[in-house]
Amino acid sequence: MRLRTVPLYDCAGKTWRDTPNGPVRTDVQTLTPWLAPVVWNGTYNIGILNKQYNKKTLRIGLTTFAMKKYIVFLKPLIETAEMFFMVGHKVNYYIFTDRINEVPTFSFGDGRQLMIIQLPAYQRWQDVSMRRMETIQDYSRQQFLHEVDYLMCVDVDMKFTDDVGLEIIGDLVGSLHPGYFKSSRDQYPYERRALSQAFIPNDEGDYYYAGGHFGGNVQEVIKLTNHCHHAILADKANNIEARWHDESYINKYFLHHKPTKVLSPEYIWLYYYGDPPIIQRKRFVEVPKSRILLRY
Ligand code: 5GW
Ligand code: MN
Repeated sequence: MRLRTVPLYDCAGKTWRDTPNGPVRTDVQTLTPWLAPVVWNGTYNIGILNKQYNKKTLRIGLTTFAMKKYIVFLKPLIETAEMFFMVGHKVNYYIFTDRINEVPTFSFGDGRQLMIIQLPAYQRWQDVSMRRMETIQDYSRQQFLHEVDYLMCVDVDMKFTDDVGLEIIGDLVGSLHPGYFKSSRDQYPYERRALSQAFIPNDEGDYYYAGGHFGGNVQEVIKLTNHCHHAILADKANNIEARWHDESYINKYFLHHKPTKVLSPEYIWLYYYGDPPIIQRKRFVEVPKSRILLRY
């Protein structure tokens, strides 16, 4: 009897139903050199993933910060998350804000809820961004560790426009920054000052990861955020702040602690970079904001 061979490289663009062994993407890198999957549309079967996990026991947390004027971004984020994020699964939204009275009311699917955590307002916007590391590691230890299995930590100035499901679950998850997934190493905007804790030399670095979407199991998120928090403090003591704030420290962390799963820029798209067909599904996209209005 002849073995049936599956023309793996002919099936890009088709669905899993057409090809039992699945379509593969040949136009993008789907595996890192350390054999972690890079999640692109067409590389996974959500039906298989949903069957594999036990929906009743899996709990997913989504953290975001809506400080000061950024509270206006909360409504579109949560409303679209109810439409697209982990639909059918248990989700806890953890909202850090200094404006608890301005948190809108939402209606949630079964097993989904929102928890508000009040924070003091920091003066400098760089601190608002960087303090996220300290806050996430703190509340992860105290609370999230006991309430959810996985945490995804996202910017608030975003909305979901397509499905985001179990394909993003992994022990340590980073996302490719939409501006640099086609760039070479020398173009990555890493921190290049050797004095900084976030320093990456020219001949090192795998990818440029986005600061606005990372996660993993809660223990790994604690390790990442704790590490970044202490690196930020060490730099502060030397009067240094890395080039892209928390994003620079995340990039340094991922250099030495490789993500077990890497999300393609489908999972943090910025239309500033256009609408290229290689990004087949823009799932989680930045909401345009007026820098002038918000920052100054
Ligand atoms: C305000 C002015 C400048 C920079 C950041 C802020 C700010 C950020 C804020 O006032 N309130 C706030 O909650 N943030 C949080 O930090 C949001 O979760 C926001 O998504 C995240 C990162 O700041 P972004 O989104 O302005 O940064 P980029 O690099 O995505 O533009
Ligand atoms: Mn943002």
